[in-house]
Amino acid sequence: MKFDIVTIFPRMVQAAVAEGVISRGVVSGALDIQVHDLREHTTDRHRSVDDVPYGGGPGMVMKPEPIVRAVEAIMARRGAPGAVILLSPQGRRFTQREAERLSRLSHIVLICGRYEGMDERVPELIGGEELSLGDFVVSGGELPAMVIVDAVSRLVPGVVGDERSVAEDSFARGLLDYPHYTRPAEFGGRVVPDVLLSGHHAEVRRWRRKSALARTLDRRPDLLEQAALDDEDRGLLAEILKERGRPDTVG
Ligand code: 9D3
Repeated sequence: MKFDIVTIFPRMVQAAVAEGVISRGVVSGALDIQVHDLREHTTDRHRSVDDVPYGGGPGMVMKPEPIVRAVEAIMARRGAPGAVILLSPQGRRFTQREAERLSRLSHIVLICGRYEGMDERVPELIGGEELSLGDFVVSGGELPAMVIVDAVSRLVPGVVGDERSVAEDSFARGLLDYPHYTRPAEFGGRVVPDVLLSGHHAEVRRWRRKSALARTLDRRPDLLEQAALDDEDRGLLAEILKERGRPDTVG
C-alpha cells in the first residue's frame, strides 16, 4: 500500500514512520511511504506556503497553489490515488470503519494543514475528502495524518506480526477491551481474578466478555447502544445490572 504525505514538517513525519510497526511494514515491502515537503512545490523566492485571509481576521491561510502542485507531482510520479485526504478540524470524523475502508485502497495521499486552515478551493479542485480525528485542537494535520497511516497500515496484510491481534480488534468491535493481567499473581496487594488462573477456557471467555460489557456500560454507554449484542451478551448485561441492583433496564 502506498502513502504520500504532504507537509511543511517532513522530518517530523519521517521520524514517526521510521519507528515501530510502520517502519517494519516499510522494510518488509508491505508499505511504501513517501513524505513530501510542501515548500518544494512553491515557486516564489521566499518559498511561501501561507498568506493573509481575504476578509481579514487573525492568522494565516495555506495558499492553494503549492498544495495543488504537490498533488499533481505525486500523481505524475506515483499514479492516481484511491483517495486524497485533507486533515482538517472541519472534516468528517475518522473512525475504525473509515480505517477499514481506506485499507482496501492501494494508494492514499494525505495533506497536512497548518495555520488557520487551507484555502477552500483546495478540496474543491483536488476532490479531496476532509477528515478530522475528533473534537479537540492540535496544531496541525501532521499528528492526525500519522494516526491515520498507523490505523490503516495495521489492517494491511503483513504489517502487524501477529494477525490474531488485528482479528481480535475487529471481533471485539463495538465494545471496550476486557482487563488484562500478567505475572505476578499478586502485586501491590492486588490479586489477579481467580478465574484467569483456573484453566477453564469457557469460564475465562465468559468472564472477559462480561467484563468488557460492564466496562463499556460504565465508561462508554454510547458504544453499547451501537454494539451488535447477541443473546449471551444480553444475558450477561442483565446479570451485571442485577448484581448492581438495577435489573432489566438495558437489552
Ligand atoms: C479557530 C478555530 N480553529 C478550528 C477548530 C482553528 C484551527 C485549529 C487547529 C485550525 C487548524 C488547526 C490545526 N488542526 C488540524 O489541522 C487538524 C485537527 C485538529 O486540530 N483536531 C482533530 N483533528 C484534526 S485533523 C487536522
